Amino acid sequence: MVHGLSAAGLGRPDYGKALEQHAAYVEALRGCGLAVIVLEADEDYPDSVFVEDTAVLSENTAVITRPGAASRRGEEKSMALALAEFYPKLGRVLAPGTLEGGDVMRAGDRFFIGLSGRTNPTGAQQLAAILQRHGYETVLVPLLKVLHLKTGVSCLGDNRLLACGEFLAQPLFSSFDVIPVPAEESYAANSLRVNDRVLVPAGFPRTRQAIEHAGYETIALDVSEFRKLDGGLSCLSLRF
Ligand code: CIR
Repeated sequence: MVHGLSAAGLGRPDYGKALEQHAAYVEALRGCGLAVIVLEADEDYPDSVFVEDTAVLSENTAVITRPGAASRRGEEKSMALALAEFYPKLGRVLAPGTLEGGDVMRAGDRFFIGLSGRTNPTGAQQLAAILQRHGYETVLVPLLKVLHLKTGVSCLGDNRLLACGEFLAQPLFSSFDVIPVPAEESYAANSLRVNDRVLVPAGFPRTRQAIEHAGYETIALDVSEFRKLDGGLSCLSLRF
Protein backbone atom coordinates (compact mmCIF):
# COMPACT_ATOMS: atom_id res chain seq x y z
CA MET A 1 0.00 0.00 0.00
CA VAL A 2 2.93 2.37 0.40
CA HIS A 3 2.93 2.66 -3.41
CA GLY A 4 -0.79 3.49 -3.64
CA LEU A 5 -2.24 6.41 -5.59
CA SER A 6 -2.16 9.63 -3.63
CA ALA A 7 -3.24 13.18 -4.23
CA ALA A 8 -3.49 14.22 -0.57
CA GLY A 9 0.08 15.52 -0.37
CA LEU A 10 0.43 14.08 3.14
CA GLY A 11 3.40 11.81 2.41
CA ARG A 12 3.69 8.05 2.13
CA PRO A 13 1.91 5.80 4.62
CA ASP A 14 3.81 4.09 7.41
CA TYR A 15 3.06 0.43 6.76
CA GLY A 16 3.38 -0.75 10.36
CA LYS A 17 1.05 1.97 11.56
CA ALA A 18 -1.40 1.21 8.76
CA LEU A 19 -1.55 -2.43 9.85
CA GLU A 20 -2.36 -1.35 13.41
CA GLN A 21 -5.04 1.06 12.22
CA HIS A 22 -6.53 -1.60 9.97
CA ALA A 23 -6.67 -4.08 12.87
CA ALA A 24 -8.45 -1.47 15.03
CA TYR A 25 -10.93 -0.83 12.21
CA VAL A 26 -11.72 -4.55 11.94
CA GLU A 27 -12.18 -4.72 15.72
CA ALA A 28 -14.53 -1.72 15.64
CA LEU A 29 -16.67 -3.38 12.95
CA ARG A 30 -16.82 -6.54 15.05
CA GLY A 31 -17.70 -4.45 18.09
CA CYS A 32 -20.64 -3.06 16.12
CA GLY A 33 -21.92 -6.61 15.66
CA LEU A 34 -20.57 -7.46 12.19
CA ALA A 35 -18.87 -10.67 11.15
CA VAL A 36 -15.70 -9.61 9.32
CA ILE A 37 -13.84 -11.53 6.64
CA VAL A 38 -10.31 -10.21 6.17
CA LEU A 39 -8.95 -11.01 2.72
CA GLU A 40 -5.36 -11.87 1.94
CA ALA A 41 -3.19 -8.97 0.80
CA ASP A 42 -3.09 -8.71 -2.98
CA GLU A 43 0.50 -7.62 -3.53
CA ASP A 44 -0.03 -6.79 -7.21
CA TYR A 45 -2.30 -3.87 -6.32
CA PRO A 46 -1.14 -1.22 -3.84
CA ASP A 47 -4.63 0.31 -3.58
CA SER A 48 -6.42 -2.99 -3.06
CA VAL A 49 -6.99 -2.32 0.65
CA PHE A 50 -9.75 0.03 -0.53
CA VAL A 51 -12.01 -2.93 -1.22
CA GLU A 52 -15.15 -0.81 -1.39
CA ASP A 53 -14.23 0.25 -4.91
CA THR A 54 -14.33 -3.26 -6.36
CA ALA A 55 -18.00 -4.15 -5.87
CA VAL A 56 -21.46 -2.76 -5.15
CA LEU A 57 -23.56 -4.96 -2.90
CA SER A 58 -27.13 -5.12 -1.65
CA GLU A 59 -29.36 -7.83 -0.17
CA ASN A 60 -29.97 -9.39 -3.56
CA THR A 61 -27.38 -8.00 -5.95
CA ALA A 62 -23.62 -8.04 -6.26
CA VAL A 63 -22.00 -6.09 -9.06
CA ILE A 64 -18.27 -6.39 -9.69
CA THR A 65 -16.89 -3.07 -10.83
CA ARG A 66 -14.31 -2.06 -13.41
CA PRO A 67 -12.06 0.48 -11.64
CA GLY A 68 -11.38 3.72 -13.48
CA ALA A 69 -7.78 4.00 -12.30
CA ALA A 70 -5.64 1.93 -14.68
CA SER A 71 -3.35 0.75 -11.85
CA ARG A 72 -6.38 -0.61 -9.99
CA ARG A 73 -7.88 -2.57 -12.85
CA GLY A 74 -7.71 -6.22 -11.87
CA GLU A 75 -8.31 -5.68 -8.14
CA GLU A 76 -11.85 -6.84 -8.73
CA LYS A 77 -10.76 -10.38 -9.64
CA SER A 78 -10.00 -11.52 -6.11
CA MET A 79 -13.13 -9.77 -4.83
CA ALA A 80 -15.26 -11.67 -7.35
CA LEU A 81 -13.82 -14.94 -6.04
CA ALA A 82 -14.52 -13.93 -2.44
CA LEU A 83 -18.09 -12.83 -3.19
CA ALA A 84 -18.98 -15.90 -5.28
CA GLU A 85 -19.36 -17.71 -1.95
CA PHE A 86 -22.18 -15.38 -0.90
CA TYR A 87 -23.98 -14.46 -4.12
CA PRO A 88 -25.16 -17.05 -6.66
CA LYS A 89 -24.76 -14.58 -9.51
CA LEU A 90 -22.43 -11.63 -9.95
CA GLY A 91 -23.27 -8.70 -12.20
CA ARG A 92 -20.43 -6.84 -13.89
CA VAL A 93 -19.52 -3.41 -15.13
CA LEU A 94 -18.00 -3.99 -18.57
CA ALA A 95 -15.64 -2.00 -20.83
CA PRO A 96 -15.79 0.76 -21.85
CA GLY A 97 -17.66 1.39 -18.60
CA THR A 98 -15.70 2.24 -15.48
CA LEU A 99 -17.04 2.50 -11.96
CA GLU A 100 -15.58 2.53 -8.44
CA GLY A 101 -17.69 1.67 -5.42
CA GLY A 102 -16.64 4.85 -3.61
CA ASP A 103 -18.93 6.60 -6.07
CA VAL A 104 -21.99 4.70 -4.90
CA MET A 105 -24.02 5.77 -1.88
CA ARG A 106 -27.09 3.91 -0.77
CA ALA A 107 -29.94 5.70 0.99
CA GLY A 108 -32.77 3.27 1.69
CA ASP A 109 -33.82 1.78 -1.63
CA ARG A 110 -32.12 4.53 -3.62
CA PHE A 111 -28.58 4.38 -4.93
CA PHE A 112 -26.78 7.63 -5.76
CA ILE A 113 -24.01 7.08 -8.32
CA GLY A 114 -21.33 9.73 -8.74
CA LEU A 115 -19.99 10.59 -12.17
CA SER A 116 -16.35 11.20 -11.39
CA GLY A 117 -12.88 10.91 -12.84
CA ARG A 118 -13.17 7.19 -11.97
CA THR A 119 -16.80 6.43 -12.83
CA ASN A 120 -17.86 7.25 -16.37
CA PRO A 121 -21.46 7.62 -17.63
CA THR A 122 -21.35 4.19 -19.32
CA GLY A 123 -20.27 2.46 -16.10
CA ALA A 124 -22.82 4.38 -14.06
CA GLN A 125 -25.62 3.49 -16.49
CA GLN A 126 -24.65 -0.18 -16.49
CA LEU A 127 -24.82 -0.29 -12.70
CA ALA A 128 -28.06 1.71 -12.66
CA ALA A 129 -29.68 -0.75 -15.10
CA ILE A 130 -28.76 -3.75 -12.93
CA LEU A 131 -29.96 -2.08 -9.74
CA GLN A 132 -33.22 -0.98 -11.36
CA ARG A 133 -33.89 -4.54 -12.47
CA HIS A 134 -33.70 -5.48 -8.81
CA GLY A 135 -36.20 -2.83 -7.78
CA TYR A 136 -33.88 -0.04 -6.67
CA GLU A 137 -34.12 3.57 -7.67
CA THR A 138 -30.95 5.18 -9.04
CA VAL A 139 -29.82 8.79 -9.25
CA LEU A 140 -26.68 9.98 -11.08
CA VAL A 141 -24.73 12.77 -9.36
CA PRO A 142 -22.16 14.78 -11.33
CA LEU A 143 -19.05 15.47 -9.24
CA LEU A 144 -16.99 18.62 -9.50
CA LYS A 145 -13.91 18.28 -7.33
CA VAL A 146 -13.81 15.25 -5.09
CA LEU A 147 -12.29 11.86 -5.92
CA HIS A 148 -15.42 9.83 -5.19
CA LEU A 149 -19.00 10.66 -4.24
CA LYS A 150 -18.50 9.34 -0.72
CA THR A 151 -15.36 11.41 -0.29
CA GLY A 152 -17.76 14.28 0.33
CA VAL A 153 -21.08 12.80 1.41
CA SER A 154 -22.23 9.86 3.55
CA CYS A 155 -25.67 8.56 4.38
CA LEU A 156 -26.20 8.03 8.10
CA GLY A 157 -29.62 6.45 7.59
CA ASP A 158 -32.83 8.01 8.93
CA ASN A 159 -32.96 10.27 5.84
CA ARG A 160 -29.84 12.01 7.10
CA LEU A 161 -26.66 12.87 5.21
CA LEU A 162 -23.31 14.14 6.31
CA ALA A 163 -22.11 16.45 3.54
CA CYS A 164 -19.34 18.82 2.64
CA GLY A 165 -18.31 21.28 -0.06
CA GLU A 166 -19.95 20.76 -3.45
CA PHE A 167 -22.65 18.52 -1.97
CA LEU A 168 -24.07 21.09 0.46
CA ALA A 169 -25.91 22.84 -2.34
CA GLN A 170 -26.64 19.75 -4.45
CA PRO A 171 -30.38 19.85 -5.29
CA LEU A 172 -30.43 16.06 -5.65
CA PHE A 173 -29.97 15.89 -1.87
CA SER A 174 -32.56 18.52 -0.99
CA SER A 175 -35.02 16.03 0.52
CA PHE A 176 -32.49 14.90 3.16
CA ASP A 177 -31.64 16.35 6.55
CA VAL A 178 -28.05 17.38 6.01
CA ILE A 179 -25.41 17.66 8.72
CA PRO A 180 -22.88 20.08 7.23
CA VAL A 181 -19.21 19.22 7.59
CA PRO A 182 -16.97 22.30 7.85
CA ALA A 183 -14.41 22.64 5.02
CA GLU A 184 -11.44 22.19 7.35
CA GLU A 185 -12.91 18.85 8.48
CA SER A 186 -13.86 17.65 4.99
CA TYR A 187 -12.13 14.29 5.47
CA ALA A 188 -14.75 13.44 8.13
CA ALA A 189 -17.54 13.64 5.55
CA ASN A 190 -16.63 10.02 4.92
CA SER A 191 -18.00 8.55 8.15
CA LEU A 192 -19.65 5.18 8.38
CA ARG A 193 -22.90 4.17 10.02
CA VAL A 194 -22.69 0.57 11.21
CA ASN A 195 -25.78 -0.72 13.03
CA ASP A 196 -26.27 1.59 16.04
CA ARG A 197 -23.00 3.43 15.78
CA VAL A 198 -21.19 5.84 13.48
CA LEU A 199 -17.48 5.38 12.88
CA VAL A 200 -15.76 8.73 12.42
CA PRO A 201 -12.13 9.46 11.61
CA ALA A 202 -10.22 10.69 14.68
CA GLY A 203 -9.19 14.34 14.75
CA PHE A 204 -12.36 16.03 13.51
CA PRO A 205 -14.13 17.12 16.71
CA ARG A 206 -16.74 19.43 15.21
CA THR A 207 -18.09 16.77 12.87
CA ARG A 208 -18.04 14.15 15.60
CA GLN A 209 -19.94 16.49 17.90
CA ALA A 210 -22.51 17.27 15.21
CA ILE A 211 -23.11 13.57 14.60
CA GLU A 212 -23.51 12.96 18.35
CA HIS A 213 -25.79 15.95 18.61
CA ALA A 214 -28.01 14.32 15.97
CA GLY A 215 -28.36 11.36 18.35
CA TYR A 216 -25.74 8.84 17.27
CA GLU A 217 -23.12 7.12 19.35
CA THR A 218 -19.74 7.52 17.63
CA ILE A 219 -16.47 5.63 17.58
CA ALA A 220 -13.42 7.65 16.51
CA LEU A 221 -10.75 5.71 14.64
CA ASP A 222 -7.32 6.88 13.60
CA VAL A 223 -6.97 6.18 9.87
CA SER A 224 -4.20 8.70 9.16
CA GLU A 225 -2.20 6.25 7.01
CA PHE A 226 -5.17 5.57 4.72
CA ARG A 227 -5.94 9.26 4.48
CA LYS A 228 -2.48 9.69 2.93
CA LEU A 229 -3.82 7.61 0.02
CA ASP A 230 -7.10 9.56 -0.20
CA GLY A 231 -9.06 6.69 1.35
CA GLY A 232 -11.57 6.97 4.17
CA LEU A 233 -13.45 4.72 6.57
CA SER A 234 -15.99 3.45 4.08
CA CYS A 235 -13.34 2.53 1.49
CA LEU A 236 -11.78 -0.08 3.76
CA SER A 237 -14.69 -2.53 3.73
CA LEU A 238 -17.66 -3.82 1.78
CA ARG A 239 -20.72 -4.19 3.98
CA PHE A 240 -23.45 -6.69 3.13
C1 CIR B 1 -7.28 5.64 -5.15
O1 CIR B 1 -6.85 6.71 -5.56
O2 CIR B 1 -7.96 4.90 -5.85
C2 CIR B 1 -6.94 5.19 -3.74
N1 CIR B 1 -5.67 5.71 -3.39
C3 CIR B 1 -8.00 5.67 -2.77
C4 CIR B 1 -9.33 5.04 -2.98
C5 CIR B 1 -10.32 5.46 -1.97
N2 CIR B 1 -11.51 4.73 -2.09
C6 CIR B 1 -12.72 5.24 -1.86
O3 CIR B 1 -12.85 6.45 -1.66
N3 CIR B 1 -13.74 4.41 -1.96
